Amino acid sequence: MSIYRTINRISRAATSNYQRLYWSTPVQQLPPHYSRFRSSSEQVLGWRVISPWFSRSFRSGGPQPQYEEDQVDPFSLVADELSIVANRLRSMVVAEVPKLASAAEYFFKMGVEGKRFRPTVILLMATALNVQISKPASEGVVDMFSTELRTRLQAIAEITEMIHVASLLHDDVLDDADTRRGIGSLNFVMGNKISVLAGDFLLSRACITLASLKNTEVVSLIATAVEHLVTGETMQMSSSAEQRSSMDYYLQKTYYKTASLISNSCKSIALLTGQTTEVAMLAYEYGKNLGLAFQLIDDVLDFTGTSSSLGKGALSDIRHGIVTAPILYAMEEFPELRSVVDRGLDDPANVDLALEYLGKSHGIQRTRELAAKHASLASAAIDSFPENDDEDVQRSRRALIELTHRVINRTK
Ligand code: GRG
Repeated sequence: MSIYRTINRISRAATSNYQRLYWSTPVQQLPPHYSRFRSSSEQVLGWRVISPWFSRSFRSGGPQPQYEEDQVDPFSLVADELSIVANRLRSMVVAEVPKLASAAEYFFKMGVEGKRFRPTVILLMATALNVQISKPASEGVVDMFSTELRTRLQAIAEITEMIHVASLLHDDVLDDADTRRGIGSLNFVMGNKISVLAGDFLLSRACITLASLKNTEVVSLIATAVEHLVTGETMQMSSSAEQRSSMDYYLQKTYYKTASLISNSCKSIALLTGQTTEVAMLAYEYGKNLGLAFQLIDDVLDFTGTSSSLGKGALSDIRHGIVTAPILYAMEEFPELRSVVDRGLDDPANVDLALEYLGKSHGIQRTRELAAKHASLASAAIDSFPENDDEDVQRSRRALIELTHRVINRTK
Protein backbone atom coordinates (compact mmCIF):
# COMPACT_ATOMS: atom_id res chain seq x y z
CA MET A 1 0.00 0.00 0.00
CA SER A 2 2.84 2.40 0.76
CA ILE A 3 3.93 2.15 -2.88
CA TYR A 4 0.56 3.47 -4.01
CA ARG A 5 0.71 6.27 -1.45
CA THR A 6 4.18 7.19 -2.73
CA ILE A 7 2.98 7.28 -6.31
CA ASN A 8 -0.06 9.35 -5.37
CA ARG A 9 2.06 11.84 -3.46
CA ILE A 10 4.53 12.09 -6.33
CA SER A 11 1.73 12.40 -8.80
CA ARG A 12 0.18 15.31 -6.88
CA ALA A 13 3.54 17.11 -6.72
CA ALA A 14 4.19 16.42 -10.40
CA THR A 15 0.73 17.70 -11.31
CA SER A 16 1.21 21.04 -9.63
CA ASN A 17 4.73 21.48 -11.09
CA TYR A 18 3.37 20.54 -14.43
CA GLN A 19 0.45 22.95 -14.20
CA ARG A 20 2.89 25.79 -13.50
CA LEU A 21 4.95 24.71 -16.47
CA TYR A 22 1.98 24.32 -18.75
CA TRP A 23 0.26 27.60 -18.08
CA SER A 24 3.47 29.52 -18.79
CA THR A 25 3.94 27.67 -22.10
CA PRO A 26 2.84 29.60 -25.25
CA VAL A 27 1.08 27.76 -26.34
CA GLN A 28 -23.39 17.20 -51.14
CA GLN A 29 -25.68 15.57 -50.33
CA LEU A 30 -27.51 13.73 -47.56
CA PRO A 31 -26.85 10.00 -47.68
CA PRO A 32 -29.88 8.37 -49.33
CA HIS A 33 -30.37 5.88 -46.50
CA TYR A 34 -29.94 8.56 -43.88
CA SER A 35 -33.57 9.15 -43.04
CA ARG A 36 -33.78 5.55 -41.87
CA PHE A 37 -31.28 6.37 -39.12
CA ARG A 38 -32.88 9.64 -38.11
CA SER A 39 -35.10 9.76 -35.09
CA SER A 40 -38.07 12.02 -35.56
CA SER A 41 -37.73 13.35 -32.02
CA GLU A 42 -34.27 14.75 -32.65
CA GLN A 43 -35.67 17.42 -34.93
CA VAL A 44 -38.58 18.22 -32.68
CA LEU A 45 -36.91 18.48 -29.33
CA GLY A 46 -34.02 20.63 -28.26
CA TRP A 47 -32.22 17.57 -26.79
CA ARG A 48 -29.91 18.41 -23.97
CA VAL A 49 -29.11 15.04 -22.48
CA ILE A 50 -25.48 15.23 -21.53
CA SER A 51 -24.07 12.47 -19.39
CA PRO A 52 -22.88 13.96 -16.09
CA TRP A 53 -19.94 11.53 -16.29
CA PHE A 54 -18.96 13.10 -19.57
CA SER A 55 -18.60 16.66 -18.40
CA ARG A 56 -17.20 15.72 -14.96
CA SER A 57 -14.49 13.66 -16.61
CA PHE A 58 -12.87 16.67 -18.11
CA ARG A 59 -12.81 18.80 -15.01
CA SER A 60 -9.37 19.54 -13.76
CA GLY A 61 -8.28 17.84 -10.58
CA GLY A 62 -6.28 20.88 -9.54
CA PRO A 63 -7.24 24.53 -9.24
CA GLN A 64 -9.32 25.70 -12.15
CA PRO A 65 -7.71 28.32 -14.39
CA GLN A 66 -9.37 31.73 -14.28
CA TYR A 67 -11.34 32.02 -17.48
CA GLU A 68 -11.40 35.20 -19.48
CA GLU A 69 -14.82 36.37 -20.51
CA ASP A 70 -14.36 35.07 -24.04
CA GLN A 71 -13.37 31.57 -22.95
CA VAL A 72 -15.81 28.81 -23.69
CA ASP A 73 -16.95 25.46 -22.38
CA PRO A 74 -16.34 23.06 -25.31
CA PHE A 75 -19.00 20.63 -24.18
CA SER A 76 -21.80 23.16 -23.73
CA LEU A 77 -21.04 24.54 -27.15
CA VAL A 78 -21.93 21.26 -28.89
CA ALA A 79 -24.34 19.86 -26.28
CA ASP A 80 -27.44 20.04 -28.47
CA GLU A 81 -25.69 18.62 -31.47
CA LEU A 82 -24.13 15.83 -29.40
CA SER A 83 -27.61 14.79 -28.39
CA ILE A 84 -28.67 14.70 -32.02
CA VAL A 85 -25.65 12.54 -32.81
CA ALA A 86 -26.33 10.28 -29.81
CA ASN A 87 -29.96 9.76 -30.81
CA ARG A 88 -29.05 9.08 -34.39
CA LEU A 89 -26.39 6.59 -33.22
CA ARG A 90 -29.02 4.76 -31.19
CA SER A 91 -31.14 4.33 -34.29
CA MET A 92 -28.15 3.39 -36.44
CA VAL A 93 -27.10 0.44 -34.29
CA VAL A 94 -30.44 -1.35 -34.28
CA ALA A 95 -29.94 -4.92 -35.52
CA GLU A 96 -32.40 -7.43 -36.91
CA VAL A 97 -31.62 -10.22 -34.44
CA PRO A 98 -32.61 -9.32 -30.84
CA LYS A 99 -29.44 -10.67 -29.22
CA LEU A 100 -27.21 -8.74 -31.61
CA ALA A 101 -29.41 -5.66 -31.17
CA SER A 102 -29.00 -5.63 -27.39
CA ALA A 103 -25.24 -6.23 -27.68
CA ALA A 104 -24.73 -3.51 -30.29
CA GLU A 105 -26.72 -0.88 -28.40
CA TYR A 106 -25.04 -1.66 -25.06
CA PHE A 107 -22.65 1.32 -24.96
CA PHE A 108 -24.98 3.70 -26.77
CA LYS A 109 -27.55 3.77 -23.99
CA MET A 110 -27.94 7.00 -22.05
CA GLY A 111 -25.52 7.23 -19.15
CA VAL A 112 -22.95 4.80 -20.60
CA GLU A 113 -21.90 6.74 -23.64
CA GLY A 114 -18.48 7.54 -22.23
CA LYS A 115 -16.86 10.95 -22.37
CA ARG A 116 -17.86 11.54 -26.01
CA PHE A 117 -14.51 13.17 -26.47
CA ARG A 118 -14.25 12.26 -30.16
CA PRO A 119 -17.66 13.56 -31.32
CA THR A 120 -17.07 16.76 -29.32
CA VAL A 121 -13.75 17.39 -31.08
CA ILE A 122 -15.23 16.55 -34.49
CA LEU A 123 -18.25 18.85 -34.11
CA LEU A 124 -16.08 21.70 -32.85
CA MET A 125 -13.68 21.16 -35.76
CA ALA A 126 -16.66 21.26 -38.12
CA THR A 127 -17.55 24.77 -36.94
CA ALA A 128 -13.94 25.88 -36.63
CA LEU A 129 -13.46 25.13 -40.34
CA ASN A 130 -16.88 25.76 -41.77
CA VAL A 131 -18.24 29.26 -41.64
CA GLN A 132 -21.71 28.38 -42.87
CA ILE A 133 -23.03 26.57 -39.81
CA SER A 134 -26.69 25.94 -40.60
CA LYS A 135 -27.48 29.64 -40.55
CA PRO A 136 -30.61 30.88 -42.26
CA ALA A 137 -29.52 32.21 -45.65
CA SER A 138 -32.08 34.93 -45.26
CA GLU A 139 -34.81 35.49 -42.76
CA GLY A 140 -37.15 32.50 -42.52
CA VAL A 141 -35.28 30.50 -45.18
CA VAL A 142 -33.02 27.71 -44.02
CA ASP A 143 -29.87 27.33 -46.09
CA MET A 144 -30.28 23.74 -47.33
CA PHE A 145 -26.67 23.46 -48.44
CA SER A 146 -25.41 24.34 -44.96
CA THR A 147 -27.85 21.96 -43.31
CA GLU A 148 -26.87 19.07 -45.56
CA LEU A 149 -23.19 19.75 -45.16
CA ARG A 150 -23.58 19.88 -41.39
CA THR A 151 -25.37 16.50 -41.45
CA ARG A 152 -22.46 15.05 -43.42
CA LEU A 153 -20.03 16.40 -40.83
CA GLN A 154 -22.14 14.94 -38.03
CA ALA A 155 -21.91 11.61 -39.89
CA ILE A 156 -18.13 11.70 -39.35
CA ALA A 157 -18.78 12.02 -35.59
CA GLU A 158 -21.17 9.05 -35.76
CA ILE A 159 -18.83 6.89 -37.84
CA THR A 160 -15.93 7.68 -35.50
CA GLU A 161 -17.95 6.81 -32.40
CA MET A 162 -19.13 3.50 -33.89
CA ILE A 163 -15.57 2.54 -34.80
CA HIS A 164 -14.36 3.62 -31.35
CA VAL A 165 -16.99 1.53 -29.55
CA ALA A 166 -16.30 -1.45 -31.87
CA SER A 167 -12.63 -1.24 -30.91
CA LEU A 168 -13.52 -1.09 -27.20
CA LEU A 169 -15.68 -4.22 -27.55
CA HIS A 170 -12.89 -6.14 -29.26
CA ASP A 171 -10.29 -4.76 -26.86
CA ASP A 172 -12.27 -5.96 -23.84
CA VAL A 173 -12.43 -9.46 -25.33
CA LEU A 174 -8.68 -9.48 -25.93
CA ASP A 175 -8.01 -8.19 -22.39
CA ASP A 176 -10.68 -10.37 -20.78
CA ALA A 177 -11.94 -7.17 -19.12
CA ASP A 178 -14.78 -7.20 -16.64
CA THR A 179 -15.64 -3.49 -16.46
CA ARG A 180 -15.93 -0.65 -18.94
CA ARG A 181 -17.43 2.82 -18.50
CA GLY A 182 -18.27 1.94 -14.92
CA ILE A 183 -20.45 -1.05 -15.78
CA GLY A 184 -19.80 -4.69 -16.67
CA SER A 185 -18.00 -4.91 -20.00
CA LEU A 186 -20.05 -6.54 -22.78
CA ASN A 187 -17.83 -9.62 -22.93
CA PHE A 188 -18.33 -10.06 -19.18
CA VAL A 189 -22.10 -9.60 -19.36
CA MET A 190 -22.96 -11.33 -22.66
CA GLY A 191 -19.84 -13.30 -23.56
CA ASN A 192 -16.91 -13.03 -25.95
CA LYS A 193 -18.59 -14.34 -29.07
CA ILE A 194 -21.45 -11.85 -29.15
CA SER A 195 -19.03 -9.02 -28.23
CA VAL A 196 -16.86 -9.77 -31.25
CA LEU A 197 -19.93 -9.96 -33.48
CA ALA A 198 -21.36 -6.73 -32.04
CA GLY A 199 -18.03 -5.02 -32.78
CA ASP A 200 -18.14 -6.33 -36.36
CA PHE A 201 -21.72 -5.17 -36.68
CA LEU A 202 -20.85 -1.63 -35.52
CA LEU A 203 -17.99 -1.56 -38.01
CA SER A 204 -20.35 -2.58 -40.80
CA ARG A 205 -22.82 0.16 -39.86
CA ALA A 206 -19.94 2.66 -39.80
CA CYS A 207 -18.97 1.46 -43.32
CA ILE A 208 -22.51 1.94 -44.63
CA THR A 209 -22.61 5.51 -43.40
CA LEU A 210 -19.08 6.16 -44.68
CA ALA A 211 -19.95 4.82 -48.14
CA SER A 212 -23.02 7.04 -48.26
CA LEU A 213 -20.80 10.14 -48.02
CA LYS A 214 -19.44 9.25 -51.46
CA ASN A 215 -16.01 10.67 -50.81
CA THR A 216 -13.25 8.16 -51.56
CA GLU A 217 -10.55 10.22 -49.88
CA VAL A 218 -12.52 10.26 -46.63
CA VAL A 219 -13.20 6.50 -46.98
CA SER A 220 -9.47 6.00 -47.35
CA LEU A 221 -8.65 8.09 -44.25
CA ILE A 222 -11.14 6.29 -42.03
CA ALA A 223 -10.14 2.86 -43.36
CA THR A 224 -6.53 3.73 -42.56
CA ALA A 225 -7.55 4.65 -39.02
CA VAL A 226 -9.24 1.24 -38.60
CA GLU A 227 -6.11 -0.46 -39.92
CA HIS A 228 -4.08 1.54 -37.40
CA LEU A 229 -6.29 0.43 -34.51
CA VAL A 230 -5.64 -3.18 -35.43
CA THR A 231 -1.93 -2.56 -36.03
CA GLY A 232 -1.54 -0.75 -32.70
CA GLU A 233 -3.30 -3.48 -30.80
CA THR A 234 -1.15 -6.14 -32.49
CA MET A 235 2.02 -4.16 -31.75
CA GLN A 236 0.99 -4.04 -28.11
CA MET A 237 0.27 -7.73 -27.77
CA SER A 238 3.21 -9.10 -29.72
CA SER A 239 6.15 -6.86 -28.83
CA SER A 240 9.65 -8.16 -28.13
CA ALA A 241 11.45 -7.26 -24.88
CA GLU A 242 13.47 -4.70 -26.86
CA GLN A 243 10.33 -3.08 -28.31
CA ARG A 244 8.60 -3.01 -24.93
CA SER A 245 11.41 -0.84 -23.57
CA SER A 246 11.48 1.55 -26.50
CA MET A 247 9.86 5.00 -26.26
CA ASP A 248 9.70 5.22 -30.08
CA TYR A 249 7.83 1.94 -30.28
CA TYR A 250 5.48 3.06 -27.50
CA LEU A 251 4.72 6.39 -29.24
CA GLN A 252 4.14 4.71 -32.60
CA LYS A 253 1.78 2.21 -31.00
CA THR A 254 0.04 5.05 -29.13
CA TYR A 255 -0.48 6.98 -32.35
CA TYR A 256 -2.00 3.88 -33.97
CA LYS A 257 -4.20 2.92 -31.04
CA THR A 258 -5.44 6.32 -29.89
CA ALA A 259 -4.42 9.26 -32.07
CA SER A 260 -4.96 7.99 -35.61
CA LEU A 261 -8.75 7.76 -35.42
CA ILE A 262 -9.28 11.29 -34.13
CA SER A 263 -6.61 12.82 -36.38
CA ASN A 264 -8.00 11.18 -39.54
CA SER A 265 -11.53 12.16 -38.52
CA CYS A 266 -10.44 15.80 -38.08
CA LYS A 267 -8.79 15.67 -41.50
CA SER A 268 -11.99 14.19 -42.97
CA ILE A 269 -13.91 17.21 -41.64
CA ALA A 270 -11.43 19.49 -43.39
CA LEU A 271 -11.83 17.61 -46.68
CA LEU A 272 -15.63 17.59 -46.50
CA THR A 273 -15.65 21.35 -45.88
CA GLY A 274 -13.44 21.89 -48.94
CA GLN A 275 -10.33 23.12 -47.15
CA THR A 276 -6.88 23.25 -48.75
CA THR A 277 -4.36 20.45 -48.21
CA GLU A 278 -2.46 22.72 -45.79
CA VAL A 279 -5.50 23.33 -43.61
CA ALA A 280 -6.41 19.62 -43.76
CA MET A 281 -2.92 18.86 -42.45
CA LEU A 282 -3.38 21.34 -39.59
CA ALA A 283 -6.67 19.65 -38.66
CA TYR A 284 -4.85 16.32 -38.76
CA GLU A 285 -2.00 17.70 -36.60
CA TYR A 286 -4.49 18.98 -34.04
CA GLY A 287 -6.15 15.56 -33.76
CA LYS A 288 -2.85 13.70 -33.67
CA ASN A 289 -1.32 15.81 -30.91
CA LEU A 290 -4.52 15.98 -28.89
CA GLY A 291 -4.85 12.19 -29.19
CA LEU A 292 -1.27 11.62 -28.07
CA ALA A 293 -1.70 14.00 -25.10
CA PHE A 294 -4.95 12.23 -24.22
CA GLN A 295 -3.31 8.80 -24.16
CA LEU A 296 -0.24 9.99 -22.24
CA ILE A 297 -2.55 11.30 -19.52
CA ASP A 298 -4.55 8.06 -19.70
CA ASP A 299 -1.31 6.23 -18.99
CA VAL A 300 -0.62 8.49 -16.01
CA LEU A 301 -4.15 8.02 -14.68
CA ASP A 302 -3.76 4.26 -14.90
CA PHE A 303 -1.18 4.66 -12.11
CA THR A 304 -2.70 7.52 -10.15
CA GLY A 305 -6.48 7.09 -10.59
CA THR A 306 -8.86 4.92 -8.64
CA SER A 307 -10.99 2.17 -10.17
CA SER A 308 -14.19 4.11 -9.52
CA SER A 309 -12.86 7.30 -11.10
CA LEU A 310 -11.59 5.42 -14.15
CA GLY A 311 -14.63 3.19 -14.67
CA LYS A 312 -12.22 0.27 -15.10
CA GLY A 313 -9.49 -1.34 -13.03
CA ALA A 314 -6.64 0.90 -11.80
CA LEU A 315 -3.07 -0.27 -12.58
CA SER A 316 -4.66 -2.26 -15.36
CA ASP A 317 -1.89 -1.62 -17.94
CA ILE A 318 1.04 -2.75 -15.85
CA ARG A 319 -0.90 -5.73 -14.53
CA HIS A 320 -1.49 -6.76 -18.14
CA GLY A 321 2.23 -6.45 -18.83
CA ILE A 322 1.75 -3.23 -20.83
CA VAL A 323 4.67 -0.85 -20.41
CA THR A 324 3.67 2.81 -20.82
CA ALA A 325 5.45 6.18 -20.77
CA PRO A 326 5.74 6.61 -16.96
CA ILE A 327 7.60 3.29 -16.66
CA LEU A 328 9.71 4.01 -19.76
CA TYR A 329 10.85 7.31 -18.24
CA ALA A 330 11.47 5.61 -14.89
CA MET A 331 13.63 3.09 -16.79
CA GLU A 332 15.78 5.92 -18.13
CA GLU A 333 16.46 7.03 -14.54
CA PHE A 334 16.82 3.52 -13.15
CA PRO A 335 18.16 1.20 -15.89
CA GLU A 336 17.86 -1.76 -13.50
CA LEU A 337 14.07 -1.43 -13.85
CA ARG A 338 14.45 -2.87 -17.36
CA SER A 339 15.43 -6.28 -15.99
CA VAL A 340 12.45 -6.21 -13.61
CA VAL A 341 10.15 -5.63 -16.60
CA ASP A 342 11.98 -8.28 -18.65
CA ARG A 343 11.53 -10.83 -15.85
CA GLY A 344 7.78 -10.49 -16.48
CA LEU A 345 4.96 -8.34 -15.16
CA ASP A 346 2.77 -11.42 -14.78
CA ASP A 347 4.53 -11.82 -11.43
CA PRO A 348 2.88 -9.42 -8.91
CA ALA A 349 6.23 -9.08 -7.09
CA ASN A 350 7.76 -7.59 -10.25
CA VAL A 351 4.78 -5.25 -10.61
CA ASP A 352 5.29 -4.03 -7.03
CA LEU A 353 9.00 -3.53 -7.66
CA ALA A 354 8.32 -1.62 -10.88
CA LEU A 355 5.87 0.61 -8.99
CA GLU A 356 8.50 1.24 -6.34
CA TYR A 357 10.94 2.43 -9.02
CA LEU A 358 8.22 4.55 -10.58
CA GLY A 359 7.53 6.17 -7.20
CA LYS A 360 11.21 7.14 -6.86
CA SER A 361 11.43 8.45 -10.42
CA HIS A 362 10.15 11.46 -12.35
CA GLY A 363 8.24 9.14 -14.70
CA ILE A 364 4.79 10.57 -13.95
CA GLN A 365 6.00 14.17 -14.15
CA ARG A 366 7.90 13.63 -17.40
CA THR A 367 4.90 11.92 -18.97
CA ARG A 368 2.73 14.89 -18.03
CA GLU A 369 5.32 17.21 -19.53
CA LEU A 370 5.32 15.25 -22.78
CA ALA A 371 1.52 15.38 -22.82
CA ALA A 372 1.73 19.17 -22.31
CA LYS A 373 4.11 19.43 -25.26
CA HIS A 374 1.65 17.62 -27.53
CA ALA A 375 -1.26 19.67 -26.18
CA SER A 376 0.71 22.79 -27.02
CA LEU A 377 1.37 21.53 -30.57
CA ALA A 378 -2.36 20.87 -30.96
CA SER A 379 -3.12 24.46 -29.89
CA ALA A 380 -0.53 25.78 -32.31
CA ALA A 381 -2.25 23.97 -35.18
CA ILE A 382 -5.53 25.76 -34.42
CA ASP A 383 -3.71 29.09 -34.15
CA SER A 384 -2.39 28.49 -37.68
CA PHE A 385 -5.85 28.11 -39.23
CA PRO A 386 -6.61 30.82 -41.80
CA GLU A 387 -7.93 34.00 -40.23
CA ASN A 388 -11.66 34.15 -39.84
CA ASP A 389 -13.73 36.77 -38.03
CA ASP A 390 -16.93 34.77 -37.79
CA GLU A 391 -18.01 34.62 -34.15
CA ASP A 392 -19.00 30.91 -34.23
CA VAL A 393 -15.76 29.95 -35.92
CA GLN A 394 -13.74 31.92 -33.36
CA ARG A 395 -15.63 30.41 -30.43
CA SER A 396 -15.16 26.86 -31.71
CA ARG A 397 -11.45 27.43 -32.22
CA ARG A 398 -11.16 28.69 -28.64
CA ALA A 399 -13.07 25.61 -27.49
CA LEU A 400 -10.67 23.31 -29.35
CA ILE A 401 -7.78 25.03 -27.58
CA GLU A 402 -9.61 24.82 -24.25
CA LEU A 403 -9.95 21.06 -24.85
CA THR A 404 -6.17 20.73 -25.03
CA HIS A 405 -6.02 22.18 -21.50
CA ARG A 406 -8.74 19.90 -20.23
CA VAL A 407 -7.16 16.81 -21.72
CA ILE A 408 -3.98 17.33 -19.76
CA ASN A 409 -5.72 18.36 -16.55
CA ARG A 410 -8.35 15.65 -16.51
CA THR A 411 -8.57 13.32 -13.55
CA LYS A 412 -10.69 10.55 -15.14
C1 GRG B 1 -12.70 -3.41 -34.31
C2 GRG B 1 -11.89 -1.18 -35.17
C3 GRG B 1 -11.60 -2.44 -34.44
C4 GRG B 1 -10.35 -2.64 -33.93
C5 GRG B 1 -9.91 -3.89 -33.33
C6 GRG B 1 -9.00 -4.20 -30.35
C7 GRG B 1 -8.51 -3.28 -31.39
C8 GRG B 1 -8.50 -3.73 -32.79
C9 GRG B 1 -8.08 -2.05 -31.10
C10 GRG B 1 -8.07 -1.49 -29.74
C11 GRG B 1 -8.08 -0.02 -29.80
C12 GRG B 1 -8.23 0.62 -28.45
C13 GRG B 1 -9.19 0.06 -27.46
C14 GRG B 1 -7.52 1.72 -28.19
C15 GRG B 1 -7.59 2.47 -26.93
C16 GRG B 1 -8.18 3.80 -27.22
C17 GRG B 1 -8.67 4.49 -25.99
C18 GRG B 1 -7.85 5.60 -25.42
C19 GRG B 1 -9.83 4.14 -25.42
C20 GRG B 1 -10.45 4.87 -24.32
O1 GRG B 1 -11.05 6.02 -24.87
P1 GRG B 1 -11.99 6.97 -24.00
O2 GRG B 1 -11.34 7.22 -22.68
O3 GRG B 1 -13.24 6.03 -23.76
O4 GRG B 1 -12.36 8.15 -24.81
P2 GRG B 1 -14.76 6.45 -23.53
O5 GRG B 1 -15.30 5.28 -22.76
O6 GRG B 1 -14.80 7.74 -22.76
O7 GRG B 1 -15.36 6.56 -24.91
